[in-house]
Amino acid sequence: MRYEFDSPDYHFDLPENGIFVNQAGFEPEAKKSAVVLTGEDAYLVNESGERIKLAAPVSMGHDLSAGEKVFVLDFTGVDTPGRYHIEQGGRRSACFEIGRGVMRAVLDALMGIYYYQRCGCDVDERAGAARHCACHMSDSILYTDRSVRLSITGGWHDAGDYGRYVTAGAVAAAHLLLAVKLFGLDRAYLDEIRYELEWLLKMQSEDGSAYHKQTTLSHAAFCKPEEDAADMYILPPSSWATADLCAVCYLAAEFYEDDKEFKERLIGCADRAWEWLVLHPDILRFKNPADCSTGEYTEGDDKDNRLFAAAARYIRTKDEKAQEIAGALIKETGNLTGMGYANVGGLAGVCFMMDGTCDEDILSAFKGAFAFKAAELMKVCAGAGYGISMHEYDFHWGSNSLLLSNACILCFASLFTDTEIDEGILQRHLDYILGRNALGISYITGVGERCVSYPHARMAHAYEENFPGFVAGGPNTEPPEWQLKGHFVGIPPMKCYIDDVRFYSLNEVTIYWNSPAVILVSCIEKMLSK
Ligand code: 9MR
Ligand code: ZN
Repeated sequence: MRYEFDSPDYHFDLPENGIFVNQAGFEPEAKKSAVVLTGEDAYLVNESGERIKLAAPVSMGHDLSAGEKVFVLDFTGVDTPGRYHIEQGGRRSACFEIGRGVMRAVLDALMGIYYYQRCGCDVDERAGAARHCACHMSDSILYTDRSVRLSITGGWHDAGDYGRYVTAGAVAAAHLLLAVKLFGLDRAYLDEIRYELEWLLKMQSEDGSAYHKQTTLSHAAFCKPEEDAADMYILPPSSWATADLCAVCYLAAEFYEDDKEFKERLIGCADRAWEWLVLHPDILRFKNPADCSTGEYTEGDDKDNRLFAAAARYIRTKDEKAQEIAGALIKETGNLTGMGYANVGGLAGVCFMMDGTCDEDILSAFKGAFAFKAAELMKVCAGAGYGISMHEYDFHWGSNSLLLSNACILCFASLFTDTEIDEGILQRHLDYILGRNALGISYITGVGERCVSYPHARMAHAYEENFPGFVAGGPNTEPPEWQLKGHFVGIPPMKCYIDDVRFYSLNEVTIYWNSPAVILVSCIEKMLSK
């Protein structure tokens, strides 16, 4: 959707109604609740205007992140399919659905974006307004030797920008594969995931390492992808990218049994990356060269990445040496439950736990870490008015992805450890993303009556259309944008957000923010269908 870049106005001017609820809605069996700001009587109203008086709102005290006193309205008992809204004190909430298939619709929206994000092929009418011609088709320049041209096309655009980054892409693909394997995400999506894997395979250099990223030197203007004509570069390799590529290729191999040739290519790529990792035990960092300003995707050490690679290799090949290396790396990896591009230790854990054949000490290290982290997160939930796992100091760039990563940890803990995770907790994390938050906004574009409408996404802007299904970054207490300097002083963390295309640290979208949401929604769907 068009937005005037020099306008001082913000688009987030939706009327406050003080009733915050998941605007997509609920499966009939789900735990259902909304957050309200007063203890007044409240009603659930269906489409024919019938009013059901709800049990009195329960005071949850002052929520530190929201900066206000909150009450919870529970309506779990209502399971009659239909469209509803809530009324309290003459104010009415956004509408939402109760019915079978609500989770499936959210999943389809979340998965749909990967097709829109495709680079290097014609994206047809299945993408609706997001259809576009093949983009970024020219050969790329090897940054370290500009006389070399490489023909590397394909993959998903990373985010609101048109770059493609190996660690981000590998992690997103890994999340989606895990959702297929563990939570029953439709196998039909394997074709879409393959589109990214095919590009990842091309990002392996001759010596087995993986180039860190493929981008122009600076971000494109807000143009259509096929109009971005600047030279594309292949930037130098990193051990982060090599290890993540290695891991996702080993992980992916089992999903493509039907296509032996592709499976062999995945394993071949993973083997070569693994050999490179073994021969190069020291970290190979990536840093943006002075003339490149696209996403850097820098990380701390590379122990967690190597651990992920070792875990994926072990479960694929049962290589004892890989298991030994993993055993040593566990002791050096601080975070054994990390789910994101900068911390993939938890993905190593998921590999070992789902396989279950490794040494007991490795298994118990991961199970212990997941159980411990889950207990910690549930404690945070218990202390928060909104019942979610975010501290008031947790709202940084991509805060929605931290919340979703926490939820994924809870999903995996419930699957692989003895920890009892109340489905209500998982549901509340999803509810937050879909509107049960202090701004009453659904952070998924196109989903819900009051949803993000001005994402920082070049494509959406250039097409003057908002594409559904993208998870936006969410509140950030310290946005770096110059227009926002001092803007959020004194504003509660959960409200440090503006739905505005200019603000990349609040409103960008990425392939690896949708993917943990896919894990969460498919996990909830699976739990409820039992
Ligand atoms: O998701 C990344 C976030 O964790 C970082 O704080 C931020 C600043 O380094 O970068 C984010 O990643 C951006 C990437 O660099 C370029 N594509 C868009 C990504 C989302 O904003
Ligand atoms: Zn492209």
